[in-house]
Amino acid sequence: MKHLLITGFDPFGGDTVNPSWEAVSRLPDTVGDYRLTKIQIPTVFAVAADTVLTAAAQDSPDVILCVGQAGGRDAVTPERIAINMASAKKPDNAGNQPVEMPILPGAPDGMFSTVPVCAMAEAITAAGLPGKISNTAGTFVCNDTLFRLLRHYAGTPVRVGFVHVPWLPEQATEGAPSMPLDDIIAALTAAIEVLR
Ligand code: PCA
Repeated sequence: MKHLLITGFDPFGGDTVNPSWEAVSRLPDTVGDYRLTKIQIPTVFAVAADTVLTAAAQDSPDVILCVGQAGGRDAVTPERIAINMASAKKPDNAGNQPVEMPILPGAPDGMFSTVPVCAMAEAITAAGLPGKISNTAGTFVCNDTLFRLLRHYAGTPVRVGFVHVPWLPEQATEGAPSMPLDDIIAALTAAIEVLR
């Protein structure tokens, strides 16, 4: 069996839950061709990626998929690209608040995800759930994590991807989009099933 290391973030920005970890922690232990290792990572610049790398060093995964919350989105969104830019409107969970800073000076401006984002988005919609590709992972900790991992694994067989998920219904203010936890879990499962 192949091995998928899949991560969710801890709550941040005053929230008490993060749907990414709520969903990831409830995924089955095997999905399709993959056995899953699930870990929670901190919403802290650089430390999140380092936590993934430490876990990956112990149990070499074929694919790393990080999942994060994107409040206000109305779909489960595989991310196409990470950019070499950190700029935070609010501090992370360690009080870091970079503004307009390169993540890795000298690295490329952007790096494409190495998982099949089109197939993943299509699999989510085929499961009857809202799914679409996103062309920006933002400039906060999620983008930082994806960028650092893509850079680390560039030129290796390890594939790296990121999926942003909407708020849970209890997090969304009135009128804001959200998605029930079971639907987020089903969408992630559908996306994992098309990994090869
Ligand atoms: N979402 C944030 C960081 C942690 C999370 O779940 C982001 O989109 O950057």
